[in-house]
Amino acid sequence: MKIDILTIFPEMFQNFLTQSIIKRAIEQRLVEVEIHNFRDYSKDPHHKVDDTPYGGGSGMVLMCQPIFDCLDKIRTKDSYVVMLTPDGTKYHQSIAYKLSEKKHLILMCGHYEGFDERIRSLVDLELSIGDYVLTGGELASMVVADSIIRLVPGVIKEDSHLQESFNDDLLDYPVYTKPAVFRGMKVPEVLLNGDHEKIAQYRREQQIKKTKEKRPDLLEK
Ligand code: 6GU
Repeated sequence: MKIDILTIFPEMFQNFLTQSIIKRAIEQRLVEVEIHNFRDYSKDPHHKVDDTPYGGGSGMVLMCQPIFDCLDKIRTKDSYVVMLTPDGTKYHQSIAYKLSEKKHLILMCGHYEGFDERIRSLVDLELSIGDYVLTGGELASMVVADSIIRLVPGVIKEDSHLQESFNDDLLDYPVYTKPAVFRGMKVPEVLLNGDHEKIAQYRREQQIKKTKEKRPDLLEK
């Protein structure tokens, strides 16, 4: 998989791409990530990427030219273009699975008052990561890229996906590691005696209990 990210703040991605699982996925060539500063595509003498809104109002609007020219350069017939914007579809694990099957993703990060409306004509999917406002799409694009990259075959152990929060609209069961007693707090007995059927049943019950307590909205679906 190839992921291209369009941003005017490329430095924000340096740590994200050079740590932990994402770093390893890139080193193993399971995914290729390229950051494009679309300011480099601006034909304005001062490399301007934004201007004031027609009709008046506050803030600046990202203009068409740099983004259209950048897309003209990097887009292929396999590209799937995602715009990160607070008014997009709310992101979910089910979308992460769908996007993880694409050959080529282009993630577009916005800023200021938003994108010139005509930029949306380039886009296959508009995504928001939740109902709150960020200063820009960069953190959102990292959230989306991270959740997709870990689903690419080979990036993490395949069976780790099977028991994961949100796969079946249930939260994960609680887990414990050594020691069996810590400051008087005991690991549930059922996990210690190796009866795998009992353990599976216990974990399922815990998933339902935890989801009822913390995320009743998931059970209603
Ligand atoms: Cl994708 N962008 C911005 N600026 N704010 C957000 C968002 C995206 N998703 C939630 N809040």
